[in-house]
Amino acid sequence: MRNVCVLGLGYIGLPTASVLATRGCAVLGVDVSPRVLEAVAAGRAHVEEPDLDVLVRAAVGSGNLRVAAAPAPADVFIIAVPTPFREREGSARAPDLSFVEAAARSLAPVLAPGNLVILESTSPVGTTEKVRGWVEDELGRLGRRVDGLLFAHCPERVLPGQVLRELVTNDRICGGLTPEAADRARDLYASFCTARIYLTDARTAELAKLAENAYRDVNIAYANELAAVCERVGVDVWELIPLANRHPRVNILRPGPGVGGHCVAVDPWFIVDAAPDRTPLIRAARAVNDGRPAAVASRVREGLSPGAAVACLGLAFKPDVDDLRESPAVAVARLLADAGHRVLAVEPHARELPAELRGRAELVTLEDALARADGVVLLVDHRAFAGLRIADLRGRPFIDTRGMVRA
Ligand code: SAJ
Repeated sequence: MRNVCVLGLGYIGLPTASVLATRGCAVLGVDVSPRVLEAVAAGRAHVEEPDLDVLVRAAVGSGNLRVAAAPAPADVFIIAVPTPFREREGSARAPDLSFVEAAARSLAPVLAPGNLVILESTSPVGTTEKVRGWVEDELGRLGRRVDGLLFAHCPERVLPGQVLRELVTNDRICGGLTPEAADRARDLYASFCTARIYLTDARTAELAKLAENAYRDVNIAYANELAAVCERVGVDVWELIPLANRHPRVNILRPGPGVGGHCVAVDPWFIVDAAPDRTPLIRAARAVNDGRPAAVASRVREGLSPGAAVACLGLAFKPDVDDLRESPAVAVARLLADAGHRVLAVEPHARELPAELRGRAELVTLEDALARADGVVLLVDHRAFAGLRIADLRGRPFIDTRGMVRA
């Protein structure tokens, strides 16, 4: 039986550890948070994701998934910790690799010859080489010599809300610091991934992952720019884009109040940071998307008198998830509150307001919001809002940033 140690039990590490455990690997899940360890040890998922609770319960129940605060000897180590960014001078951002470094260094006491270390966290080009450097440095400090260590980058690609399915069915890239490392990584993923697994070097795998999310960001920026043009020239962008997409080689994404989450709005900066003088397009896309909440808030205000009550429908960063962090919808609500409006927030997936809105908005039901608001803005196309009709708005100013509401 293969022994696998997964460092970081977040929205990627926990499903990966659980899937491996249910496929017969002996998995040790490691996390720095006692709260996370306690939840997983009890067979509970601490992140909201369809069916993950059931999988974690099965994995822990089988005895194949255990948790600990520090790594233990294993055949394969998977690093799946966050790689956020830090603000830099001006508008640029720099990747923060401190969690990856800490995880890599923590392996030194337990590594054995021939072990494979896989970096799954989305990372700037060259990070897998840095992981090897941190491991070697730490081994040196401990006076240990471990031969034949292998290092690979195998980026996760799963979409929040569909993680369990996409973990198994998405094609995967395994980039090794050596061809042997890529081969060994493929063997591990082939134990649960039914799609194709492509082998390459680590740097290519690192940039491929970043390129995927930057592509989506640029495409959404294009849709958002078209939405702004449509407003100016009196065209309905929700009619326009589907018509343009009827062309066999065009696929424009959907405009909205901005780009949120921890990936699409973050990863492009990792490319910009590596080559600032060669990335004007990627930067421009970031600026367009980051400017959307302010543009939406000012459009909402145009139709309302000062202090008017605004119903903000949806606060999550995208439809049908409960994640309110890095959400452009929250940014719009905050801008409206800053401007002195009464904000009636409707978020069927949240029990409380996020910190930025506490004391500055009310969390209410859809019915309550529609009864009390002077104007309405739809910010997230949650399924819960699917039944909303123009008639429900009874002639009040309404902006639909997601093109959801029909006549
Ligand atoms: N958005 C739009 N218009 C669209 C699509 C999305 O405004 O047409 C907005 C969403 O509302 C959200 C943001 O973009 O605020 C990002 O949402 P998303 O659904 O595009 O992506 P994430 O962040 O949930 O997940 C992405 C995925 N990447 C790609 O599809 C290329 C996922 O596969 C990655 O695994 C994930 O990032 C990650 O971890 O990197």
